[in-house]
Amino acid sequence: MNNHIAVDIGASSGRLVLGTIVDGSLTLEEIHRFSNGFTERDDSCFWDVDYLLEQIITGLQKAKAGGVTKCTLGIDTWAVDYVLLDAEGNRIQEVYAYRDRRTDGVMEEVAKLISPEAVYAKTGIQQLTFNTLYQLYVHDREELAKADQILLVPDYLYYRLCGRKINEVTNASTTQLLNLASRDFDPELLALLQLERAQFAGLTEPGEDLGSISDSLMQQYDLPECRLICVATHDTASAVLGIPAQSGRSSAYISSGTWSLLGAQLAQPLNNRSAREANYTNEWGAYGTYRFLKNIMGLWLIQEVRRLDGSRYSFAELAEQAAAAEGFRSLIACNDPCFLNPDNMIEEIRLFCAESSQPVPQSPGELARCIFDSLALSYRSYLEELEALTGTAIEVLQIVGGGANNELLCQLTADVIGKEVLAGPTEATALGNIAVQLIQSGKVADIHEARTLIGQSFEIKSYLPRPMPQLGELLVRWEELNAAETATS
Ligand code: LFR
Repeated sequence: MNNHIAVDIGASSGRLVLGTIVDGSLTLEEIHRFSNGFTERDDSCFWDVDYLLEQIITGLQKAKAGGVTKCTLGIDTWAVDYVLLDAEGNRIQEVYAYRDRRTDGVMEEVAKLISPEAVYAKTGIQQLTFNTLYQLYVHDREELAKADQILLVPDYLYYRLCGRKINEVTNASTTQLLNLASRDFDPELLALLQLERAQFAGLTEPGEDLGSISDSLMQQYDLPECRLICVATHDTASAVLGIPAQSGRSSAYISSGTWSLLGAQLAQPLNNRSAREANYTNEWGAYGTYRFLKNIMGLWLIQEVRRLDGSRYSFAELAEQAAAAEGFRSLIACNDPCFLNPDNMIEEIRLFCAESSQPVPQSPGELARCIFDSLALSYRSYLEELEALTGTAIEVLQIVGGGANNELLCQLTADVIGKEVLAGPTEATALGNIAVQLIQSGKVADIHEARTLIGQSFEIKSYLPRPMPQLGELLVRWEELNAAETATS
């Protein structure tokens, strides 16, 4: 059996991708793509998880129509968001989306009960307002008490497909509830939320066979015979698995999608004081690794600009217009919380520029240029921080995910960081998902072999840095802008 399907669902779109090994090469075929997004209702933001399940089923029907009668399947999605189930296994609430503003100010409230230093020492997880810890802290306590099980989104989707309730580790670590030392839920953090350990399923490592898709679904929808494999269910964990092997050169990565996740793979967590002050995270990876990384606001900025502009231009057109616009004219501190979920991203960017006495970007091209320039500069700052924290000089930056297609951003990044950028594969997340299935089925020996196979099977584009005579001046401007922002935020 040579059919391995990745269900890869991000905040803005999802897809089912079929991976097969043909003549020693890994090939991918997109079977089904659908849009995703949260909806805002009564000032709250919700995901439609039933819609996601329907899309998985549609994708599997398409796979069967295309000749796939037998397959394995793995699911990955974004992190932190959860579903409550009652004792009968029914969902008991709408699923909040992490950009919901109900957690504004909650980190500060929780800090009065347990210090951020203590939480970081236990979990190694960066402070983000939307971590499950903070979401659960503000969740209606009565509803939480009624929850027999709390499943993260991909765990819920597996449950609906095969009936097994799991708690996959790469995603579970993003809850900020796991203790690095005991490698299980931290009792003190659970007590803070008035939750019981039994409300969470046992931790499951990627690579476990979870059983067959349920007979009733198979018959009702005429689906292929399908074994569900627990993959690295956090999309970023899968993306990191999908990064091609680098021989001999020290590298860092950016998983570039709705977020830009910049970091390195470590064998041990790094949760010392400097890492905490820089707000780097230690999310658990597959095969005993850690994703030491930083969340950077990422392509969400341009996705929102495009949406508010009525989707008049494709992302490729926006990049073209940005390339034609004047460079480094106006900059934004991308990670300022004001950009997490503003009412209007275009106005928020303009306001930021006006308040920092910069020209105000008007056209979509000018806005896009402002975003890409600012992202490239923030990549430089965080990369330097990563080098200092890990004590490792980085020679090459690997960009995977949708952002690897953005030639302007890749080139600007190489120019600004003064290092080679290797861009691709775009589908690293699906590839990492499939890599675990290949290892589980014995077709590939281990993750190193899987990454070598990925490197041999997909085109990786190199961007070399071009001279930037104005860089020194620009970096001073960038530092001033960010210092002013830290002082006021
Ligand atoms: C990327 C991602 C990030 C996580 C954010 C919220 O899609 O999974 O890793 O911090 O979304 O879940």
